[in-house]
Amino acid sequence: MESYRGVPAWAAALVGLVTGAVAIGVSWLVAGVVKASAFPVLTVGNAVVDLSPSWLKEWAIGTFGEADKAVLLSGVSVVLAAFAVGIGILAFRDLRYGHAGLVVLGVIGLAASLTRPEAGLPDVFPVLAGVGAGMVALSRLVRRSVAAGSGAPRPRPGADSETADTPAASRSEDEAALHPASGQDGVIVTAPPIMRAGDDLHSFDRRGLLTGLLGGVVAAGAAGAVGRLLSGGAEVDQARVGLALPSPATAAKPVPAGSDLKIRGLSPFFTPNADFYRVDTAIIVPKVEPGSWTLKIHGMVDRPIELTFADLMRRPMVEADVTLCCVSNEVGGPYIGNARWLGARLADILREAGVHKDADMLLSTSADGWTCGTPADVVMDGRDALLAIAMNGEALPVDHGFPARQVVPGLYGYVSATKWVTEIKVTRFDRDEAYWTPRGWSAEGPIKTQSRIDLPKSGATVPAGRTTVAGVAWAQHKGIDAVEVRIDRGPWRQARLAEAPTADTWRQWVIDDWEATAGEHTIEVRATDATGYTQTSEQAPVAPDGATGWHAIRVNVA
Ligand SMILES: Nc1nc2c(c(=O)[nH]1)N[C@H]1C(S)=C(S)[C@@H](COP(=O)(O)O)O[C@H]1N2
Ligand SMILES: [Mo]
Repeated sequence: MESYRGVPAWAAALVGLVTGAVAIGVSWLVAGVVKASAFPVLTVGNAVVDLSPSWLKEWAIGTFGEADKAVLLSGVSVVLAAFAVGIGILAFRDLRYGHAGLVVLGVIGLAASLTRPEAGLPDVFPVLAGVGAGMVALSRLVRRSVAAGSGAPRPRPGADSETADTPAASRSEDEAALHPASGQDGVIVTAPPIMRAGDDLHSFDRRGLLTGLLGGVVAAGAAGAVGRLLSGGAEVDQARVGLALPSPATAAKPVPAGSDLKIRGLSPFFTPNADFYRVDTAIIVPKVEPGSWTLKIHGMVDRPIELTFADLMRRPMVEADVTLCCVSNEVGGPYIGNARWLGARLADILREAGVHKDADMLLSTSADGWTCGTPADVVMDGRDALLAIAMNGEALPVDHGFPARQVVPGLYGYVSATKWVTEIKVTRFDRDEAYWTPRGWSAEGPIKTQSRIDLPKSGATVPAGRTTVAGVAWAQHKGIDAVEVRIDRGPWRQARLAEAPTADTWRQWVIDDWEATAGEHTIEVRATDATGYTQTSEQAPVAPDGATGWHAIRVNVA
């Protein structure tokens, strides 16, 4: 095999990158055709998530918040791009090295795909096709970048990159494009390769390369786009938009007029779906078609059940306002939201299955293999634990679990709120473990009483004089009885509490008579729940079972 050391590094790098793009584009296309359970690259991203230690995941959620997935995917992409550049550079030393690099990528892709819980034979094809397409693209691009006659070209007197585009030169490149092999046996002798006078880029055909790269990019983009279309995401979106919501058999408790103080900058009582926080391990959200969705209930039950989506929609629907909160929410953090949910009562379904007396855990699984362990007694105790199909008056957004998810008031999301739920195994905590448990989070996760200052914003500069301090407090399924605020460690003063329809939602609170004086001030808040418990000042990190401490902010009064 010849090596083409005259090809500049940037060209070799581009060849590698476009080769990578073709490989990925074709693998997406094939993934769409064979209905693979996931796309390569994303599966690699998933594998990175699953293999990374929990401190890294926490750090990622803490640092990047909801952009954690984008950051992870960018990271995987950067590593992949670097790898692809390497493949390009190797390929110009010896094409076989480049091909070997592609095989290594393929092995990583296969390993990541086949170790997924829902993996099957179809997941092999996208990777194989991607590697094959990458090899073809790489060979062609390498050949194209080397012009007619790989021996030392005769410099054209006075030729430079501007004058190179002569009719003769273009003809030769067009011919080279049509018959790439002819470039190597020196058939076209009338047109030497393009080069700048004095350059020693022997036998480098810049134009042949650039047209080849362009072709590769177009092919990769087209293949990827078709693959996405074929993957069925569009059908799920359509099914979701077309879903007619049943009317509730049990309506939500009326929301008292005073539940939303409507203060600018304060979290509204209901969090709009578009603003609702999102936390999950899914890199690409599962697109589950309601027509093929089922929920299996099995394990320690008398009569295993399998519900279709139509079965679920026929059940009496309960409407409930519930505030969902993530265990990863730092004191003062954003991972909390309140919504009106509509769904079937989980306890009723479980009773039909006949839960054994010695079972204490509901191990639910999502379409993408995430698992969650919920205490059975909590779900059965009469609270509005739902198999929800709607959120704030519309079908569940795909990001929030379409077509069905669990919602259990009083428990952090990681132990209760399975999105895209497809299976509930009735079992015991001493027999089974959910996704986060071996990763350093506690098996049970009741929500801790907490409060947050929304207004003023931490670090803000506010004018002196009468200033509004406002926020939210929550102790789901217990209820909030009091919120107190203090300035500069002075005496605690009672905040005015907004109303709340039930104990399952947060409550807004406000202090509207703080006479702010010039200078820097610290504002702190603490809540007392309906059991009489006042939030501890002791700071605990989010792991293993939720942060504690008082939310404190500093503001500048000017
Ligand atoms: N399938 C699935 N469901 C999941 C998760 C997940 O990673 N996968 N994360 C849980 C966690 S940790 C939380 S806090 C809630 C968040 O729900 P949201 O994204 O609708 O706000 O979903 C829960 N349900
Ligand atoms: Mo969470």
